[in-house]
Amino acid sequence: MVFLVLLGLLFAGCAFGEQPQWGEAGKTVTFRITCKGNLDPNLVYRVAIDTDGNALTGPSGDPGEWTGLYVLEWRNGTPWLLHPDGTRTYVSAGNFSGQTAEATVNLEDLGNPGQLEVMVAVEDGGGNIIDALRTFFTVRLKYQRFVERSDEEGDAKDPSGDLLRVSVEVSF
Ligand SMILES: [Ca+2]
Repeated sequence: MVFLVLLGLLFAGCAFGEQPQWGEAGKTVTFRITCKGNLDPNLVYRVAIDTDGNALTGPSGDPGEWTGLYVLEWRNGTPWLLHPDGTRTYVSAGNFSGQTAEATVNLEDLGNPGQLEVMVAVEDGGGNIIDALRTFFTVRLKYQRFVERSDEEGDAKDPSGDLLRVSVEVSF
């Protein structure tokens, strides 16, 4: 009986106000891309997500070299998550309007990594790169809730594909 009461207190303690431990389910990451002009559904907006935990080896700006990584991409304005094994899943929490594309994925769907190396590129329908970040950036998921990178304005001919800003937001 005493044991049950203690057990009850233990669960109550977990339920009310304790910080969740890292690795628990329910954490999400929101990727957000903003371009100079209104987004064009005929373009493909792609985010490479490297989860190997090595900040020295992030994705390059060439999507042709993204084999084996997670890739979040908007095709016809619809977000998909491509998995390293070649399968893909529809991302239900997404938005694609005006200058901004947004999608939220569960950390579990990325294998519960401790950090991400992130790269973004925009392609036309023929796979030609319109714009890309200069270098990948790292998100330390345990310590950083919001990371943002900007990109030069006017370095892409098509304003719809001219990256201005990329952000990653971690939610608990
Ligand atoms: Ca740009």
